Amino acid sequence: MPQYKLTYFNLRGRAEISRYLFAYSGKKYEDHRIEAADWPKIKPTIPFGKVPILEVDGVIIHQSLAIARYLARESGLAGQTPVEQALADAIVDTIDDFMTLFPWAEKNQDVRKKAFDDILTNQAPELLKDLDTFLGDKKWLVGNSVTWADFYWEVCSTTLLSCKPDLADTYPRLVALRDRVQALPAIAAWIQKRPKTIM
Ligand code: GSH
Repeated sequence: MPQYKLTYFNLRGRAEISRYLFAYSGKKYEDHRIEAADWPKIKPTIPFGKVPILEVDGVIIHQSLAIARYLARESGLAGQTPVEQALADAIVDTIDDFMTLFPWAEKNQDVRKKAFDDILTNQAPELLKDLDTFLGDKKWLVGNSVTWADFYWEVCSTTLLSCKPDLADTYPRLVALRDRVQALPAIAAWIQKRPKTIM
């Protein structure tokens, strides 16, 4: 088995989807969490200067979704057919498009709160409606078994719900999907033992 080292800040953020994939597959990895104070000296040593990165036997992969897609493929969680894989990618990209609307790094708290409130109030409902329609009465978003798209929904909605707890109240099927992901034994165990962080 390759040696894996995942480097990110001490946050769920953009690394958590990969941590879920490691948890589910049972693959061993180093969950390396950088202190914010050390970042300025670490940044220049990292190709493209951003985290997360995943080292696979010393080869550095950057971009959170490239990392997660690789781990999903390795673990049979990318979708069972090429079409399912494309659909899982599309759902992940759709959720990610939404997550990147937020000014995560904004320092001015008033500006930040205003932007978050606006996105959560005015733009989230459309995403939730479309995701709910896509899910319909299926158990999982894509195909007949869990994929990384289900994990990404759970990971991102956990952060969104921490900002607006009633966000998904009118979408019980999306809430139930979160519950199904959280009930997978390996995911439940990871959620229980992971460091408690705000994001
Ligand atoms: N699209 C990239 C991905 O998904 O990996 C975004 C990477 C990114 O912006 N990472 C942030 C970062 O490294 C943390 S979430 N910030 C520190 C910096 O840019 O100096």
